[in-house]
Amino acid sequence: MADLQIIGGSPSNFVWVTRILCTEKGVPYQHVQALPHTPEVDAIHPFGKIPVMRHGDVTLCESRAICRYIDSVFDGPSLMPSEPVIIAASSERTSPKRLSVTMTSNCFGLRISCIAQLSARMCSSLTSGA
Ligand SMILES: N[C@@H](CCC(=O)N[C@@H](CS)C(=O)NCC(=O)O)C(=O)O
Repeated sequence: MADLQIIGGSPSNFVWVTRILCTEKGVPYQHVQALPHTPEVDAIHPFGKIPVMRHGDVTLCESRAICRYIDSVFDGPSLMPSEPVIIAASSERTSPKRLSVTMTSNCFGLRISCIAQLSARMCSSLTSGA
């Protein structure tokens, strides 16, 4: 299968969400550092936002669309909800408007906690040499 590229700078929570999904699912990917509104990002996202994704001939923008694509196309545990009510509730919680209204929403907390857990896991695998 073609190499999967997640394109976007490390500080972005939205980039982290797509990288966390790959890690949790066991999907290998190449992380390409790129800032918003740079040519490689503008080529894929009409508003130049990160993350964007490249997988062979497939290019995608928007973290939720990227997560849904990776979850569907690659082997591994299914990490995106499939029940209509849960899909709707998760879309509501991850909508940019809701995120910008309250920085302490459950969703934002979840993102931070995912990042913290992933960082802890990465650190422990680095120190154990795994
Ligand atoms: N709805 C987008 C939001 C992505 C987003 O806002 N990314 C920020 C970085 S964290 C960005 O690219 N900002 C530049 C801009 O808004 O012009 C997604 O889920 O991917």
